[in-house]
Amino acid sequence: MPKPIFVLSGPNLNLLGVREPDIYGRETLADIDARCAARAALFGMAVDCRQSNHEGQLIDWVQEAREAASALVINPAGYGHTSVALLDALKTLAIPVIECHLSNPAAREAFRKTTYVSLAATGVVSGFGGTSYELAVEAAAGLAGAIRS
Ligand code: CA2
Repeated sequence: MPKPIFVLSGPNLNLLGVREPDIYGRETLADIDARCAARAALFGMAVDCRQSNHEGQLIDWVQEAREAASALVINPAGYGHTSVALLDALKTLAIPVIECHLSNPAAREAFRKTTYVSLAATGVVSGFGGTSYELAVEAAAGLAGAIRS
């Protein structure tokens, strides 16, 4: 089994399915993590899904991914729009980095149009709800070499 795909979720995403279902849907993060695991399994891969409300914890996990992951999927949530430190950590990775968002930040408030994390991302998937995560995992598996055509 290759190294897992790390799937990191940022602040407040632990509230998915509980608050603001009109914007973020009714699925919980546990539901989405299960979908990621199922999608990765199609390609003979595993995911390691983690969520934190703390910037430093997310940065520690990004650093851990340098050795322990074959690719990284990250929904940085609000930190994507603010965190140069998270960007700096992501730029140290040699593995594929896929940024994902449930909503489409480009279609929302002006302050969401800048996402620092995108500067370190191999690609971005936005606007498909929990399916954004699944598509990001599939892209990560492909870039990590698990999908052969
Ligand atoms: O669309 C996304 O996935 C976002 O990363 C979500 C972030 C937002 O700041 C980004 O611009 C786009 C917000 C996550 C907040 O999650 C909540 C979940 C349930 C209830 C309240 C907030």
